[in-house]
Amino acid sequence: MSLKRPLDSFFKPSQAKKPKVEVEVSVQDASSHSTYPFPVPQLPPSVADALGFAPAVEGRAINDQPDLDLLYFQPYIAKDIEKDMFDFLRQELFFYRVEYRIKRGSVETLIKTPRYTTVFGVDGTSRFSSTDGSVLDSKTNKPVQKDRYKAQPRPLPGCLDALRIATEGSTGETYNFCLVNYYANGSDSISYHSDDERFLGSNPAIASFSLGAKRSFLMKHKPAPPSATNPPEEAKPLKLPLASGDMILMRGPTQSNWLHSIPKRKGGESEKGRINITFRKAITRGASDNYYNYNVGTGGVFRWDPKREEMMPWSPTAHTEKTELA
Ligand SMILES: O=C(O)CCC(=O)C(=O)O
Repeated sequence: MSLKRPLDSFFKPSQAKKPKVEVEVSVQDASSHSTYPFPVPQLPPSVADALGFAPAVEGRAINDQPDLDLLYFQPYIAKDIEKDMFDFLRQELFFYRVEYRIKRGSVETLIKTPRYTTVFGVDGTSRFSSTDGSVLDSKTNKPVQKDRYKAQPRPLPGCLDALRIATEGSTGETYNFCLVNYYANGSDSISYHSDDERFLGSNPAIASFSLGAKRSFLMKHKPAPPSATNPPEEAKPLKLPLASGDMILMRGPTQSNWLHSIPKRKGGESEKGRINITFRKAITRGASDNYYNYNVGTGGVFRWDPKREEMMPWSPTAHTEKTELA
């Protein structure tokens, strides 16, 4: 944050000028983009500075099972900043509660995603202009055609980009997508799946952060296809108690062979809410359409309401009225 003030301003009576400077600082420092419902401030300086020293501890390899290659940081984000980082991201990010329809045979089903989601980034065929955030073709550096993507890709706000940079440094991987989940309580969940889409390439590295409530992360080996002549050797399911600040790096053959989930749970810490952040590297265009479809969708925006202590539908008008009343 830039707090530069002329020396003489420290000696002048603090009248009308002070608030003006503060407003300028916050507007200037926040990340804005035409696709953002509202600007996203930078991380508080204490959190941003501490990220420079992450990971808090070395990662522990978990690779004693067939096709499994994990690096488990307990924690990655130091204990003295994880709570501030959780509170900040829950308060400052915009979220969605995506619903979509799938067709199985002739039957159409409405799927209600059981958690809040949001996503930033663009696949490797494009990049964001560093001057105005517009989407450029990676090869030609020219603006991409309007119909290249079904939804306009969004650059990572500075607060998540700071974590991406730290993560790239400590994992030796690069990432161009950031998906964020918010599990409001124990009824929110993600069912067994693997992030094995072709648009991530073979053996993708996915760095997955936990902030807030402790939740169990379950993993199990994919079943052998019925045609397999050599079924894989016995693999035991895994249960990792992901706590605030932890990071699990999933890499190598993990996604093509293992499934993972955050099951619903009763009681415990889950009612306090949990944020999950994953960094991934997507290679082809299909990733951008897929991620924006399932993590932003076509519904309304939600934002954390600190008075009600829950996610509430957000609209520009309601926001303006609230600001005027304050
Ligand atoms: O919340 C988590 O820890 C897992 C999230 C996840 O599996 C996903 O976003 O694909």
